[in-house]
Amino acid sequence: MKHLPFNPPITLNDDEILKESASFYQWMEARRSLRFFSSRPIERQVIENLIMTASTAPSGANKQPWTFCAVSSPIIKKRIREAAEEEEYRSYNGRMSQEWLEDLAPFGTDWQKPFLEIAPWVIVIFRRGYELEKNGHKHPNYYVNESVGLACGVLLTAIHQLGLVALTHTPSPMDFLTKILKRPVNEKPFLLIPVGFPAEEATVPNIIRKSKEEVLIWFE
Ligand code: IYR
Repeated sequence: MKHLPFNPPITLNDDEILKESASFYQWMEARRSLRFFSSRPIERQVIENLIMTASTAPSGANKQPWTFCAVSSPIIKKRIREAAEEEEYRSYNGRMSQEWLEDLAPFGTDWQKPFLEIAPWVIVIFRRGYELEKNGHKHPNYYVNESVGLACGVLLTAIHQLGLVALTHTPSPMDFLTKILKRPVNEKPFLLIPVGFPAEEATVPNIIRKSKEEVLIWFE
């Protein structure tokens, strides 16, 4: 592959880098997962911009092993909600361990997922384990979970940057999404992310993020 000169998109001095890193940290510190959405619409072009931003993420051998389904259709959102709630009902009533339920109790989650209908958009991310060639050969993708996870991280950052909110939701199992969204056999659901404005009465659990002493080890 031909290599091209790299033109840095921005050049800051040391002082500016220090200031920017602190203010971006402060901004990201304010990001929260939200379960309470307003039904206020968001323009399709905004969602397209967010998804194309996510699709700039690095990926194994640049295979970009992801597909984003952007759903605003009330009929499809309802189908997704009903199928998710059916699975979640079973999870909360027998499939999840006591230990898991106890870990979740402070968050106040349950099997009901009204946000899947209320949020103006539900983005469903699929991982492409391999590419299916015309002759039937399954050409592998690499580091698929890492790549798709990175793309979702970029997506959440881009959503937060607009003052919009999201929830990383993982109804389990998620196979119903493959059927509802008619995805091919080489795609498996990875995450479901409702996106919208926060509801006026939205609340968030009082979580504490780990301190630098807990997450950061220096080797200088
Ligand atoms: N998928 C369920 C349960 C759930 C699991 C974890 I780990 C969470 O951090 C939150 C919820 C649900 O969405 O309710």
